[in-house]
Amino acid sequence: MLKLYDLHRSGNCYKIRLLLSLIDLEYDKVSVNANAGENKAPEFLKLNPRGQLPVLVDDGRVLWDSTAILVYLAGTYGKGSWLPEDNYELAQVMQWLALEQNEGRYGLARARAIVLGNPTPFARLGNLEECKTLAYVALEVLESRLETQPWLVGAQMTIADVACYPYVALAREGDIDASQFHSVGEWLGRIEALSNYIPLPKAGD
Ligand SMILES: N[C@@H](CCC(=O)N[C@@H](CS)C(=O)NCC(=O)O)C(=O)O
Repeated sequence: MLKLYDLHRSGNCYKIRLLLSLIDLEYDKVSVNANAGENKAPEFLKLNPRGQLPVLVDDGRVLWDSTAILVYLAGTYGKGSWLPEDNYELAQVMQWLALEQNEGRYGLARARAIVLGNPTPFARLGNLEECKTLAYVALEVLESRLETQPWLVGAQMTIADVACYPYVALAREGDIDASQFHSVGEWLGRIEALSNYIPLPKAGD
């Protein structure tokens, strides 16, 4: 059985919960209390020396970082969907994963962590105005892509969409107004209409 070490409020953990639901995979969830520092305890650091969530364990095989976990789950359990086989499309997925882990993480996600007052070094290191600048870059780049196609890569949803979705959908919690990005709004709606969609964490979770 797959085991997910999870932090409920985390968009990075939500990405994994969303893909697990979309693929319809059962898993055990272990909630880690980051407020109490459980993610920095020696036992947890053996799983992830970065002391971060999410972590996935599949039959003794440990993986940390949401991007790596998405690639693993899609490739292992995705039945040919979610991660394209064509090299150009695969590289495009990597391109959007990179946007998500740069402008997304240090823009959208960090703005949210600062505004919500998350008690982590990640939130404390940030400057809200810089985060907002990066966040709007991410939104503009996504908008320019989604103006011309329904999904970020190819003709169907991939882990690029799964990865980029949470912190865009949660942008308002970082005091970022995404309403001017109409194609992004329609893309959020397409994801939220999927039958195995699961709700985002709520502020205060
Ligand atoms: N690049 C990593 C980032 C992971 C990350 O920042 N996790 C946060 C939750 S969203 C965390 O564990 N924060 C607690 C801490 O750093 O103490 C990923 O995508 O998994």
